[in-house]
Amino acid sequence: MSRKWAISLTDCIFCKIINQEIPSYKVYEDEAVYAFLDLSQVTPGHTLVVPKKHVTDIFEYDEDLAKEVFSRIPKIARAIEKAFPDCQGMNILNNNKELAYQSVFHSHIHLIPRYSKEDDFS
Ligand code: DGP
Repeated sequence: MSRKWAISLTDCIFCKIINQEIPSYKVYEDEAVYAFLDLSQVTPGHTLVVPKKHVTDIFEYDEDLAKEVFSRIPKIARAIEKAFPDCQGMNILNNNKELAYQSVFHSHIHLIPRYSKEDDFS
């Protein structure tokens, strides 16, 4: 039996991913967060970490949610580094609201492994 975690009144694509209503390549999951490969793969291993609770952006986080989400980042970053041995660094990015280039309005943190100075970010 699959358990529904994300509660959203909107038609949120990341809630559907968390609830496994649409497929994703899962990287990590626990009671608070779900991490999966970004469709765009800016670099190989590009991962999104999302809170299971539907919040639109960082402005909706309270302290507990911030602790839950951001405390997972180092562990997930290390797992990506291990899975991609050529990884030489990582950008950790979070876009909030349209003006700041947020395109999916369920908060998420980008983990983007870097392999060389020539990695294309365009
Ligand atoms: P942002 O622009 O910061 O809101 O990033 C949204 C990211 O979400 C973007 O890099 C592409 C990714 N994305 C959008 N739709 C899907 C999807 O259906 N599956 C996956 N895996 N990633 C998605």
